[in-house]
Amino acid sequence: MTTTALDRRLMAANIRMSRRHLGLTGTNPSVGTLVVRDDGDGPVIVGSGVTATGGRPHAEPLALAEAGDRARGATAYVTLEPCAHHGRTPPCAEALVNAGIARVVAAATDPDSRVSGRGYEMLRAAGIEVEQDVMAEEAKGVLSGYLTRSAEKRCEVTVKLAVSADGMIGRDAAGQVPITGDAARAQSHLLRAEHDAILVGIGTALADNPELTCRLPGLSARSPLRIILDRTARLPLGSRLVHSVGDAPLAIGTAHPASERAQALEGAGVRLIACEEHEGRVALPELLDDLAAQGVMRLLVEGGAKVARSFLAEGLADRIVLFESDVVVGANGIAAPFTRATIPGEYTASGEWRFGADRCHEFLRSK
Ligand code: AOF
Ligand code: ZN
Repeated sequence: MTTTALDRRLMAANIRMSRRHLGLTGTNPSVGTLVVRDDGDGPVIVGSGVTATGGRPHAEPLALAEAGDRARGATAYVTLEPCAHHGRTPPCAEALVNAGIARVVAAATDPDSRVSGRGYEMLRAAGIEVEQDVMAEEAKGVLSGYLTRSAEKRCEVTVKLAVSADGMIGRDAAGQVPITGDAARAQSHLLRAEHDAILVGIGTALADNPELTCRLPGLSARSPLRIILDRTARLPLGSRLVHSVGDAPLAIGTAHPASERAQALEGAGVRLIACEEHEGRVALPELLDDLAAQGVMRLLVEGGAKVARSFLAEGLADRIVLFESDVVVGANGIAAPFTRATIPGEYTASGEWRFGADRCHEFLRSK
């Protein structure tokens, strides 16, 4: 049997559902599973699951537990190949077999060397019909952080920028200048919630005194790790960032972790990430590798202009989220490192925008 339009609709729903725990699953990807059966009256979803917060249980046992006996003879839709290894939980492929699942429709193959095709083999060996690579590209939209960390041993980077109508991101020495409004604010807090870590430069931290927490109603417990690029450990102990260290973890990437100031910050609960230095700045590629080794899959870069420019110039940005507003900043504006017109990239022969290899951007127009 091949896949049907219904398979694709159910997989699309499953992929959307799997977004729910982005940023919450620790070092594990956020995976979705639907268990669907048709007893003649049309398809019914009898079980659903998303990788639990913290990363375990995996999605499959949660969906199977909900389905109970109704899993027997049913089809399971999974956004990632079911695991084949005895980790902290038994293999999900085995759980699907034991539950009597008849057919598995899977999107992306798991690059984890303990799985990588073995999950499918276990299912097929037990007589389960397996359809793989179904909407794999769409599933990668949710799994891309995990896949980047697996393939390149670095975290995936989203650069977020709000640009005024005259191409500015703020005004010199004016602190936070409102460029976008409530809709964009909500959207960017949601963006924070879906990332494992957020990063800004010390310049932004000093100029704006931001908190960088996720303050959406109901989602405030989802504040990711806040990282400040702070080569010489200048972050003030009295900043909002340090004051809110009880609400969300805070780290500085510094080349001087043994300095008195860095030690004082550590005493206040700030994590120190020892960084290499490159031309008077924190070396970014090494930092991204280091963060990936610590389990960070998705990093959101929120500013300022110099930091965003560095990530782009070094080819370290995977995705750009650009908020475009109608506000005019006018005199003393700080020019955006890029605008829609100047985003580096190229149109391919098919007319598709390519931002480096396999990279993408999103434009959000917002007041
Ligand atoms: C699945 N379903 O929902 C997820 C999977 O440390 P462990 O034992 O939890 O294993 C982590 C690995 O499990 C991770 O690297 C990835 O290969 C897989 N994640 N697999 O079957 C899931 N989240
Ligand atoms: Zn599993």
